[in-house]
Amino acid sequence: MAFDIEMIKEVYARFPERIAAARKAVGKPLTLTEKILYAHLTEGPASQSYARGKSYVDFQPDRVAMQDATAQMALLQFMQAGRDKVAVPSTVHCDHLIQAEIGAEKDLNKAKDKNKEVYDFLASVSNKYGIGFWKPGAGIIHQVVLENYAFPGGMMIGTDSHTPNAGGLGMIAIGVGGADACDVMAGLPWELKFPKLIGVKLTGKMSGWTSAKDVILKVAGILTVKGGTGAIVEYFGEGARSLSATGKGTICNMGAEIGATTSIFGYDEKSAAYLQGTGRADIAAMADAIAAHLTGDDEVYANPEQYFDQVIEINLSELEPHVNGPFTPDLAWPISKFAAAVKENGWPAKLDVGLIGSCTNSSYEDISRAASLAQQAVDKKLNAKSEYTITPGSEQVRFTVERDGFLDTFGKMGGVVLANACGPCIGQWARHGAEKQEKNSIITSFNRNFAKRADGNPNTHAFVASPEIVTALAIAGDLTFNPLTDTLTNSEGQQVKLDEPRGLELPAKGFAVEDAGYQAPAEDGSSVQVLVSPTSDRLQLLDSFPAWEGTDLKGLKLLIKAKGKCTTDHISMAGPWLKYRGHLDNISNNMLIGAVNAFNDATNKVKNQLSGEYGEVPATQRHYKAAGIGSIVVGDENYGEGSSREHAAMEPRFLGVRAILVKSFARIHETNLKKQGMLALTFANPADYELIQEDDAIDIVGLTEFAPGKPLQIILNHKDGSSNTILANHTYNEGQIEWFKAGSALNLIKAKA
Ligand code: MIC
Ligand code: SF4
Repeated sequence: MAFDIEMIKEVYARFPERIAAARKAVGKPLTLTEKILYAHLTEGPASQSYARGKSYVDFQPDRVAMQDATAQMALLQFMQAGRDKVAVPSTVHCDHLIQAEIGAEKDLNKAKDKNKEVYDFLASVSNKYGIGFWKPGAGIIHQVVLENYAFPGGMMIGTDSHTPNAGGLGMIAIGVGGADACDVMAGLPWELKFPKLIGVKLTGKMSGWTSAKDVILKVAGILTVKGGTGAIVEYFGEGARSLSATGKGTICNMGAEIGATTSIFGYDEKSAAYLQGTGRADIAAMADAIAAHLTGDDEVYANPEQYFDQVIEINLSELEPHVNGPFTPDLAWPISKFAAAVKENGWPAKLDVGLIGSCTNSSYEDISRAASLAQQAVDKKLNAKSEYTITPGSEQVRFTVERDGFLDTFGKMGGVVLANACGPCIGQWARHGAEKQEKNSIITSFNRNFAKRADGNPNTHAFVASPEIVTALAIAGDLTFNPLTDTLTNSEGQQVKLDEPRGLELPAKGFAVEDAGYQAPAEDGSSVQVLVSPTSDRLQLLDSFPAWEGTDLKGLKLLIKAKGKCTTDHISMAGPWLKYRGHLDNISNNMLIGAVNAFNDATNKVKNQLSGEYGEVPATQRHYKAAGIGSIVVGDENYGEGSSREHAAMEPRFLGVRAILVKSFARIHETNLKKQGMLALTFANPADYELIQEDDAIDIVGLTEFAPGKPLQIILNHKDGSSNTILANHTYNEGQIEWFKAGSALNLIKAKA
């Protein structure tokens, strides 16, 4: 930790000069977001102001965090960068690979056994290159980062889309693909298009059943899954200051679901209390000393319309608890309207399972409030009707809530405590009977609810809510129950009502933990061996992707025209496939198997233009690859929404897809494609999507003059001999065009090393 303090001191020492320079360059008062961004320019104090949504800017992040499912690929790439140590403090967290089945201890032991090879690899690479290693069982990346590493005014990147969780403590924390992490660990600048700014003014104060989660559930309903694309969301106002730091973390975490680059709150008394509560009073004192730099200027918050690109106002005193879903996190229902929606839409009203915890909602406050309801269930003789699980976010939280008796309380209500890991949230859930694909409902306090995500069953209707609402509905076993107004019949036949949940923001006796699960790296890692068995089916060293051949691309076969939602879960599914995250060849067998083919509405069934037969997407593409023929994937809006997993970009690259042509991209996925040397293109006229036919051979013309801002030509050669010529836009800048030409960004780093 001493290392961190020195780093934070250096960062804070830069703030006054850098912010003064930024204020001068921008020529008006600054938002908090601008302050932190300008304080992290690689080139030093700002000499100019940057155009929001337009200028590419080089930043110097302070930290990197990686979780096990993405760290494997990130570190396989880093191993080729030719460095002996990471350039900035970095950590690896083992959280995604633990499958929930029976309960914490057994599941953890099983995971250690099953994933031994991967954990050994991650532990040894971390040890070698100076990376802190958080062992399986230590907790979920974002919770561990919030408790240990996040600091107000800092900037970090993380190989996971929910990295913005650290915004709850005033940090600009951004989710990226592994290749971006690799650059920063290699000491290179990190490039981001200067974001647009959305301001959310929170007035009033929450009470009763409403919690921080409801703020983001409401915002998701307003902005939808695309509304935050390219923007940073900055929260402010008296309402913001009334929320706990972990509550703020929940809001920032789930900002990923609106596509936001990240979300952030300013430094305040709640941040200071959380820093003190988590053993970092020294950082709180340092932040106090520059507090004015760690929040937006007064003028900005007094007249937000003049400084933000969009402003939303939410009155916390009037905010109702929300339930969002099913199948998408932006379908927002205030609890008073939810029962009617369930009935009207024919969603299964019987609730099978309630799941609380995850990186989004597993703070001491969340658990204590949910436990207050569980205690009521016991006291009021209500037998919980649904199954109920709890995934603590970190060992520190788990240990503390066990000490304070909450886990016992959950046990009395029939709850099962799962390992401190992602578990069901990422499909690591051995849910019994899911294979029967029955229509059913579950509700979670997680953030995502795409089809099949939790248990692989497309008929599972997953809803998202606060831990309090999840707990109340699990007690009722019924989605149409409104705990604010309705009563339940207890085991003695009496009508009883649940009282409002109560909890504590921070443990009265302080946090405690025996073994937090951290392993520091060797001072000198030069003699540490990193072992990857050549016969492993879980890990595979990477080969370089070939450089661009220097010509236009002609005769590309259409692999699939995907219709509707195509998230990274559709492109590279998680769950059972997580085990291949370190083996590019093997994981490529899941490429696009969840995407819906626009020509037959089926998944994983596309026409093979060479054989004329219908086959699975990966097999069809392997056929083209073997024949030395390139292909192209066509998609709809917000293609690649969701996860940061770069496998969704590396798999098509590896299998010989040359371009992805869509109506629009999600930010992280677009960058991931560019980094891997793919062409990420958008229809200049979105209606041209309709022109794509199943048997098309497609040419991409203009690559020899590939330049920023200049569209490329796409020629659609149809089977009947006719053709259409359309335009495709792109957002490549000069440097990114070099990645394309070299075959990948990593090829360039290697060439320089
Ligand atoms: C997720 O929530 O989808 C994940 C799993 O955490 C991913 C990362 C991954 O796919 O490994 C994310 O959000 O980036
Ligand atoms: Fe893990 Fe779920 Fe959080 Fe992703 S969203 S980091 S899978 S707990």
